[in-house]
Amino acid sequence: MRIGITCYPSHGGSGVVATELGKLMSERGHQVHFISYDIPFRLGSFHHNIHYHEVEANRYAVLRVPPYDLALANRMAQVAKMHHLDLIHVHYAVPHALCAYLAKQMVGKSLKVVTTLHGTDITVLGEDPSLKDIICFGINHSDAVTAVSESLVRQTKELFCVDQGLDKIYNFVDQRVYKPKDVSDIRCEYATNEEKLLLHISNFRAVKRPLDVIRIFEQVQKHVPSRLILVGEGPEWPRAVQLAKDLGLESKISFLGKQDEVARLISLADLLLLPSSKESFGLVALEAMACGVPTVGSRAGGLPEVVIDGETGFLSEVGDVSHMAKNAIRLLTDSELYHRCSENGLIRAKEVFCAEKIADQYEALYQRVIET
Ligand code: GMT
Repeated sequence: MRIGITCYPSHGGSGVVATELGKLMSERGHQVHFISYDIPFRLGSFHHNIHYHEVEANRYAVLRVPPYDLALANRMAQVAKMHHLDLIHVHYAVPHALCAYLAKQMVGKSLKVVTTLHGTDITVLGEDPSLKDIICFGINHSDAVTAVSESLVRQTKELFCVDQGLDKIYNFVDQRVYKPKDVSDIRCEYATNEEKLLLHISNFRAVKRPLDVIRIFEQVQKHVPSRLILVGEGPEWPRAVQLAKDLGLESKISFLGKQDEVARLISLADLLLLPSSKESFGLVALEAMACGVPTVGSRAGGLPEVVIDGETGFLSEVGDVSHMAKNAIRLLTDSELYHRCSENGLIRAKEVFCAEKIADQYEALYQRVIET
């Protein structure tokens, strides 16, 4: 197949999923064309069968903002015509599904559009009256729509008058990369042998509740000798730094900023903290699970479909910091429970979220839309 892919190329789970899926499709012999304003950060070095087409949105004195959406639609149509694309798989309805719809009008019905919903365009933008109708239009005019969890399928149906089927296709993890790794050479940089290491990775948006992460850690470190690593940056980052200072925890917390390569970092940790208020899936919890690291987090959105409460980690109500701290302390002090959760997670990552299985599901979906 000849597949176009558009995603947000910057840090974020949706970009990771789009890029890794593109790589898997190229390994299966399909021609893959990424169309975006920048090279997706996980694309890395040269891959056979993968092409990258940059979108340039020029500035003009008469336009207050560069017309990126139109430039993207135009580029999608150009690439589709030139490389005879069978379909464009867009990640996020806004604006990508709409741009793909426009491209399809320019190219013709033979170009199919597959849209994958990742959460924010439903759970946040879907409630914005200035965008709601156009999101709905983008969904209903795609040839197929997928969502990354059952919870997101449900929320999409509740919020929009969707007049076509929604397929749940879970996110996946490449177990060649995400697996328990020996990181004893660098662990001493972050903690002593007697200390446990807690980890949080996010874009520090308010929905990730990074301040809860610090408050959970504050309680944990009073009972268990431990340290915290924070990876990522975003709007809540300065407040997180301030709270760490206010609580006198600066010396126990490492702020590592944005990191591209997190597989080794995850293996450093004993526990992942993910207390988000919204999480359509929680890719980082899956990545941690595949490395044998249990998650303590919230019962938000699709997270309970990834982390099975009491089996591969522990979940609490959003904002219940004390409950999350108690769960973390329990896991870190009961080695039998810890190893059971870690082992269960390794098995679940392999059985449910294996990259090849999920790639099979997308491949079958692509075939289905091409044949209709
Ligand atoms: O969580 C974010 O803020 C980033 C966003 C993204 O675009 O990557 O994440 C969304 O998509 C991920 C991949 O499907 C999911 O794992 C995240 O749960 C989802 N984030 C939210 O729903 C808040």
